[in-house]
Amino acid sequence: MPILDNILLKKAQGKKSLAVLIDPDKHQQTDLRFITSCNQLNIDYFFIGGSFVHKVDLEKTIRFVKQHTDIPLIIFPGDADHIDSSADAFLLLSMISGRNPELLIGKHVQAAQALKESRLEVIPTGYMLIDGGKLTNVSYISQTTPIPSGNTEIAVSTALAGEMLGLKLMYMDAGSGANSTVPPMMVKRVSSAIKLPLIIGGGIRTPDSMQELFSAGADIIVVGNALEENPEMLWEIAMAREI
Ligand code: 1GP
Repeated sequence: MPILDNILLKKAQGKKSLAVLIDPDKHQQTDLRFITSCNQLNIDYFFIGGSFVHKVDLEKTIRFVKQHTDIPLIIFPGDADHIDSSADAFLLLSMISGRNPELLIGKHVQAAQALKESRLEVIPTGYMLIDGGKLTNVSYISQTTPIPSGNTEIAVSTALAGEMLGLKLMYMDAGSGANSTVPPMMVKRVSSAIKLPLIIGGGIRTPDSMQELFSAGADIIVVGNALEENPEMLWEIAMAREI
C-alpha cells in the first residue's frame, strides 16, 4: 500500500504513529542495535534527513537503514538533491509558513525531473515552522521567520491555505532541538480546521508531551534529538502511541 494511503487509513482508524528522525550527520542513531529496537517496537516510520546534510551521507545512511528494516523510510529533504530511490517516499515540502520563494517553488522545480525518474512515492507536504523559543537551524538556513507560537489564527489560516492548495500532509515543526514544542492548543485548533493528517515535531522529549500532542490532534509525532541523546528512551516513547 502506498505510504500516504497507509497514513490516511491510520488516521481514519484513529491510530497514532511515531516517526523516528534519523539525521545522517549524527551516527549514533544508525547503529544496528537502535534499528533492531525500532523493528521490535514496530515504529511506524523512519524520517531521514536534516537541514544541513551532504547527499553522500544521506545515501549511505539510507542504504544502511534499508538493509536492516522493513519500516517505511521517508526522506525529509534538506535540499533539492536529497533524492535516493533506495528510500520509499519523499516529502515534497512547501514551506508555507515562510515567504522564501525557493522553498515554495524553486527547489521543487530543481527536483522535479529526478523525482519523476525515481521510484519514490512523492508526498506533497505543507511545512510550517512554529517558533520553539530559539533560533533553529531550519529557520537560519531557510531564511524564514517562524509563525509566533502565540498566534494560533495565523497557523490555522496557513494550514487551511495549504489544504486548499492541494497539499496532502501538514507538518508543523518547532525545529530540531527546539526549547518548546508546537503548543498543544495550536495543534488542537489546526487539527480541527483541516482534514489532512497532521505531523508534529521539534523539541518533543517526553512521553507525556507526546501524549498531550496526540490528544490535541497530532496523527504522527516525529522525535529526533531526544533519541539521539538517549536511545534507551525509545521504549517509553513507543508506548506513548497508545493514548
Ligand atoms: C525536526 O521535527 C523534527 O525537524 C524533530 O525535532 O530533533 O527536536 O526531535 P527534534
